[in-house]
Amino acid sequence: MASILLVSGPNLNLLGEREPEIYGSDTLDEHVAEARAVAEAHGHSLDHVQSNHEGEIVDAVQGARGTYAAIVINPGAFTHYSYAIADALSGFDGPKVELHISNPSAREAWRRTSVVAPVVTGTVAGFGRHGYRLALEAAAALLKEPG
Ligand code: CA2
Repeated sequence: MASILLVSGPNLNLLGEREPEIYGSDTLDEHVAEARAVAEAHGHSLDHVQSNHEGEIVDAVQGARGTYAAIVINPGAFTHYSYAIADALSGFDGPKVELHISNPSAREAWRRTSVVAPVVTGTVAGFGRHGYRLALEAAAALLKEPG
């Protein structure tokens, strides 16, 4: 049994309210419930933190060290420019899954760079409402590997 930290970045608290053609109609609470169900099906627990503030996300990632076995993170727009979040993630030793509901590589040019991609284990992107389930499946699979 391990604890997994799910981190949601800026504006993800608005999911389900606007831009359903890009982000679907599910709310963040519904995505988190799906993620928690997958974690628990694998015998793990899941905590979730959402913040619109870069420093709070850095604090959450730093605080995960020694407490959580894996991190799943959708950094929102911070994905594209937050070296502070990338540095914090690089200091976490366990599996790290970058998650996006949309496929940023198929969108505006400024979304095609992820500064966190080089410091995570892997990325799940473009699978819409399935993304949270797939990202948690990836984290659980990585946690099964001998450490
Ligand atoms: O596709 C993703 O999951 C993103 O991380 C979502 C971010 C975006 O900045 C990234 O490029 C890709 C946006 C967060 C959600 O923004 C909303 C804005 C209005 C209504 C609902 C959500």
